[in-house]
Amino acid sequence: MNDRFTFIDVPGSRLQQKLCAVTEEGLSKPHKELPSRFFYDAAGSVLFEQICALPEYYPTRTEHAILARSAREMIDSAGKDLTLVEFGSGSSSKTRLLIETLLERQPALHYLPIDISADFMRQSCYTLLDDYERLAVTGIAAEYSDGIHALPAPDSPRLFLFLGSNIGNFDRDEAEAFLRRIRQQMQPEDRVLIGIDLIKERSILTAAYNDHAGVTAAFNKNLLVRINNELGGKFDLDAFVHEAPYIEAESRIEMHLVSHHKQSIPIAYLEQSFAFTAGERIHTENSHKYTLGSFGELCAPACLKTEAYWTDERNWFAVLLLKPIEMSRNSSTTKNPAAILTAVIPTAVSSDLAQPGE
Ligand code: AVJ
Repeated sequence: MNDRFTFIDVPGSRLQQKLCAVTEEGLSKPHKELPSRFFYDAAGSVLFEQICALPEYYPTRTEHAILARSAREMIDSAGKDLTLVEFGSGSSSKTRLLIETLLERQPALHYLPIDISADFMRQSCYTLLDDYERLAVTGIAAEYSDGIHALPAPDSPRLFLFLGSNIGNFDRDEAEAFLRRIRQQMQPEDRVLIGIDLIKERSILTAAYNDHAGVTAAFNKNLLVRINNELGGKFDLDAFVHEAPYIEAESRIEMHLVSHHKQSIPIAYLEQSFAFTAGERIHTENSHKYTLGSFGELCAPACLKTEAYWTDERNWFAVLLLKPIEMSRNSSTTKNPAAILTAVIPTAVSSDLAQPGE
């Protein structure tokens, strides 16, 4: 169709087949849970786009403003003649800012998004190819960790993008393992550009996940909609309540669906029913918040260090450029994670960023 487009479908890495298994497993646990990566079917992806535009949901516009201000500086710090690899699909204007900046600096660009929503990704790839003549795209339909291994051999330095504080969905161990997996694929001249949501006043955090319009609640309940549609579930959406508290001890927002009353939910394809007591919850998502220091502690064991970072004037969000350090067992930063902070070049931006609610 388009000689600038290549599609790689990683076998066994498509989620559809697995909703069945995770639902059965997650709803059978004493503390019921469903994994957040199942939010993103076509409807869920649309709901997430709506969340990004909510007045309360500051991360997207704050990160966008940081990138808009500093994309040139970021790209110049990242290296020359770069290939762009992105975890998550690049339909967003944030990726476009970086693509445009790269195309100002080099004659052509190879962009490789890795995403589990194959159709959504394919669509955004086509749109990007229409918009940028000097762009070639290799779309990789896979979960992130499978996608890393499906990457073609590099022919130029790579910039790995992981924006939107998506890493926040991982627990500490998973985040560290993920960073380690990227690091293992990195050449010395490769870099990671990663967005992280910073710890801030509780009321700002909780408002972002408990919006007035109820879009986040609908996004959360989309898991139940999927189980109803795809597995013949009988969830009554009005019998579950969206809750998203900030758990300070874990530095994270947790999303839950709380059963309004005692009920039993049959799921036809699983040939069983799941009992809920009044107030019983399904834990659906963690969204971790960091300080530059706590995030550095995740990076150090993965042998990545902060080379530069950019933030907004309120320090609500940060974009970090990570470089690989020697993978030696005696590395001083693995012993002393705090040491990485001495290597940070402070480049905080300081003027008028868009404010939430405006
Ligand atoms: C896409 C994982 C960054 O945690 O803020 C938004 C997902 N969940 N509102 C986040 C989400 C509820 C989002 N991430």
